[in-house]
Amino acid sequence: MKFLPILGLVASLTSTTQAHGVFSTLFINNISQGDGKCLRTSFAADNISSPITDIDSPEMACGIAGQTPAPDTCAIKAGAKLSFEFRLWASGSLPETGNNSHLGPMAIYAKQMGDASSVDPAGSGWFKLWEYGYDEMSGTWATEKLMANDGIVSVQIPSAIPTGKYLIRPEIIDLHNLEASPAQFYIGCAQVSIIEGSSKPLRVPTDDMVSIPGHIKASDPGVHFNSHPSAIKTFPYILSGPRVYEFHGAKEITEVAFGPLNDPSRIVSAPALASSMTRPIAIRGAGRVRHREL
Ligand SMILES: [Cu+2]
Repeated sequence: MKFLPILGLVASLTSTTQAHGVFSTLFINNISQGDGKCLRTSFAADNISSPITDIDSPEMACGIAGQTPAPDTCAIKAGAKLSFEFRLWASGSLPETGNNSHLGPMAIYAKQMGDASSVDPAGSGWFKLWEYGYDEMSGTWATEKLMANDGIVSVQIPSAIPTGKYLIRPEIIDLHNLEASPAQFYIGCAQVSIIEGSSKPLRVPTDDMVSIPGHIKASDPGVHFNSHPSAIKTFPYILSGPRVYEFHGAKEITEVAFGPLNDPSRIVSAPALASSMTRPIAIRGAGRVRHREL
């Protein structure tokens, strides 16, 4: 009998502290804002690194703590480079940057908001800034590139994005455990206030604007592609959700996403406007080819 409480404790530890991954830290132009700063996360909740598997849950929008506004909203200039650090545990008390068994695509979404204290992250208004699936050339998933880059993924905020406040939402979809679980989503939201952007109102075509939850259906092939190393796969992997919305004058930067922090050659300065209107086709991410919107 003496051992029972101890056994119970061990059982509860293993069930509540199993770590998968969590968005812990926002970087602006390669500078860390501090763990949790401007993020809708909680370093106290012990389930914060757990995946979301209910594709219709409001938690799909900004994660387990996503309905609670962060006290701070980080100011950035349009055109800034934003980087998102994922860790195995939010505290960083384990050295791993994430779960190496996770294999799947990634995306980054944005939603304009009036104010962080009143916005409901769940619902309409989301558009996609970036996506990456599976690179057939190198045989690597987005998550593998993330792990190889110390858990850091980056995006350049378009210089033509309208000035205003936004939620920015990185998304990992882990597909390696489909035998036992639906697709596992790891998401979080940063609150940013974009300055020196376009003074025009945000106008994203309806086709490119989605609701979250709802942006990916449970029946979508993109969440039924078993990425486990032993699974039989038929490529290409087709990404889920809307296509990437590109703002007019967007500058194509392909190396930013999984480039290292503090690489002087990749520090983002004032972005140039696209000089040519003749680029017919661009490959965005992997697994999807489409026309560039100009
Ligand atoms: Cu996991």
